Amino acid sequence: MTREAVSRASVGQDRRVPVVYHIPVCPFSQRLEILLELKGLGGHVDFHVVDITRPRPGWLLEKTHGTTALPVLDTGEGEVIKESLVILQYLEDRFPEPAVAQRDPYRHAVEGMLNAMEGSFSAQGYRYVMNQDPERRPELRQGMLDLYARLDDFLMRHNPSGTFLFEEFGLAETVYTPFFMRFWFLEYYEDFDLPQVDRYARVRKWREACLGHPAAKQVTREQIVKLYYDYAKGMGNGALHPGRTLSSFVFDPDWATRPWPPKDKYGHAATDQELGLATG
Ligand code: GAZ
Repeated sequence: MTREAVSRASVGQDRRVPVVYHIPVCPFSQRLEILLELKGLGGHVDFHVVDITRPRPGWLLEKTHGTTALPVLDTGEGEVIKESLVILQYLEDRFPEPAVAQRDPYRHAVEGMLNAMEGSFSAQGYRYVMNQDPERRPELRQGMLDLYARLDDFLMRHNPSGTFLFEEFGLAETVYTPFFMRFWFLEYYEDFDLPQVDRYARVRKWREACLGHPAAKQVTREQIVKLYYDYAKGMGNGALHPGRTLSSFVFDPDWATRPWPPKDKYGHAATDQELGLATG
């Protein structure tokens, strides 16, 4: 049976359609999209876009009991699940074939340990891109390298000669790949890349294979670099620099029509015009 046929058979009797409420291009939501892609289940879950530039609608706040972080998943029967890692495990349990997570308890624990290191890794990348003090650059770069070194050690311990953590792109890859993609902003705005030395060879091989995987094509480097310009100027989650009227995160004008932003994030702040955001 093909992967698609296995998926169809496993969801055949299940008429409830889960709904994910999400912010497009959010790394936490991309995890869910990757998992569904790996399972051939793209059409079995509805994605409902939430506009982060406006206050959350009342019906959504009712579902979440007042919290605003996304993604959240409604099982299709009004039950609500928050936290991307919990949602991933729920989807894995509800649609078990083909398996993405490890089934062997010890192997599942190993991917769990790697995933437990993701929070500090992604937080450091965002700290680094959002930093506005040139004096802090060496320290932030070193912090990033130290975290890559920890990932390298982990992969060397559990699968020294392989590419992924196990044989194939699995749960750990689903969790990390969206951040490897977001960190294209470090390459562009901080000239950060992993030095070509043995110390990072294993994690580099892993990262490259994750970035090249066909299930992880939801965003492109150009899109990330353009949308995250405001993050590089220290403005997170749609916040605006003085003098600007539109966030670099808007979807209209479309990123594809805009010029590449200035690379020098410590220089002047680009205007709406320079970023291709001015519409009038
Ligand atoms: N732990 C949650 C999960 O689902 O895994 C995190 C979800 C989350 O943070 N969602 C964000 C959100 O909905 C959007 S993505 N925010 C609006 C709100 O009202 O809470 C990541 C960072 C960061 C800044 C932003 C993001 C990000 O560091 O991608 O570090 C990893 C937000 C400054």
